[in-house]
Amino acid sequence: MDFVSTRRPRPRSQQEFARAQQSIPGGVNSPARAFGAVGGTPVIIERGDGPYLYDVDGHRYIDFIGSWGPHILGHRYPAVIEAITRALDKGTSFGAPCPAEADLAELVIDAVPSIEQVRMVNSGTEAAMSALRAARGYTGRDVVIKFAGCYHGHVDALLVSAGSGALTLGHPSSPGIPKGCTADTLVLEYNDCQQLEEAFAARGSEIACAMLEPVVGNMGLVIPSKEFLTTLQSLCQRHGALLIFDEVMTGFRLAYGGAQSLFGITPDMTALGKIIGGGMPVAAYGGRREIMQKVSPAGPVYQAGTLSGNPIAMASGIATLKSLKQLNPYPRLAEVGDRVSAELSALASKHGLPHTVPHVGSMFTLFFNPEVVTGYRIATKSNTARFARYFHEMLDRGIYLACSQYEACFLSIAHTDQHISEMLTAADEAFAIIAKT
Ligand code: HOZ
Repeated sequence: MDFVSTRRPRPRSQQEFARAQQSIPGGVNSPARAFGAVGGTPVIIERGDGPYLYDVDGHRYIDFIGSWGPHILGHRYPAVIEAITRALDKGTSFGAPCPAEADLAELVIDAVPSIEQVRMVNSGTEAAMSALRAARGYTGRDVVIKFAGCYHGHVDALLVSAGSGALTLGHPSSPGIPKGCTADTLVLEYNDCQQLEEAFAARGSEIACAMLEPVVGNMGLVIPSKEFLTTLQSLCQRHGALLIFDEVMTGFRLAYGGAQSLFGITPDMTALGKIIGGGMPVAAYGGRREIMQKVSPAGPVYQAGTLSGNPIAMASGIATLKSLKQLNPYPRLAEVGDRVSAELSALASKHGLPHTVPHVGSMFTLFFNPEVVTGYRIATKSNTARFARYFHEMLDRGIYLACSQYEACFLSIAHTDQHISEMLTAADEAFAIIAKT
């Protein structure tokens, strides 16, 4: 499946990747970025600026990943860089409370009304893991419902039929996880209301929580039906289980208040990540006060972290959220998302390529799959070889997309109409080549 780049040879990237493979497993610090599903070697990045990434070979790319979601303002957004620079002047980490932690917490609570209290952590994995523990501690129950193809980081109990890198690389459930850790995990198909009814009928009194991505980004973009979300919420309420939205991708992205405000569904708990840190390692989990009061030291559910609430990361998050609140970029981002989805789809049709291009706001995926992807079963029928070719043809034309069929792409306010037109022109050329192969 190796693709030889004719337009943008990357000898330095290849050298750097070969070097990294000696000291780092697979040469990367997170598997999703290893190009495992598309072949070839990753682009090694030197810097980012606005809508662009620059690689170590001197090539410029229009970036439609934005660090897998955080950079909704583009790279090096001035207000964020200024805030980080100011914070750096005061020191990098205190391991003690600082005012910025409450500043960011208040911004989150203001943005997401279902969150009455919030705890800062460092990664989406930690946020999901800690939310799950709090839900189990609060309810006194063990069973968790997750949905095939949703990805909640590499949490033991949730790394079953997982999306993102796990699905991309063909290991949706990982070795190294004791059977006991997943014995209480029920895996259901996304958007399948009948399975929900059956699971709650069989195990309702044991279910601590159901966790899901309210718009899935990690098996490609999958949109929930309204019926699915409302059925899940009412079953949780009826059986005393908590509804947890993993809004690591969708929080502050689909709306300032996340997918929950877009859909008008109020979860009991929410996991946040990515945009909340504006490109620094911040994530958070929160929810109703009575649930969060179970978290240590207010309550007995233990969770901790030396770098949690780190002052530099808080400064980055605060500047990002304040900028988003002030700019309200969501209507324009949604318009751009509409255009990208409609025009990509028209081009793929023009070249006779079976596809769908689901999108919500500024997230989208081009599936090489004629069926509407409603869940894992259909997602995995996509033509991944065709996606790999598309990915490399686009990369060769300076368009940096997510390197897997099972990821979403992200738009930012730095993308102008011109950038979108360049991307569509590249797609037209790429589709013409793919249609001939
Ligand atoms: N969790 C990210 C994609 N869904 C990938 C993170 C990374 O590789 O940087």
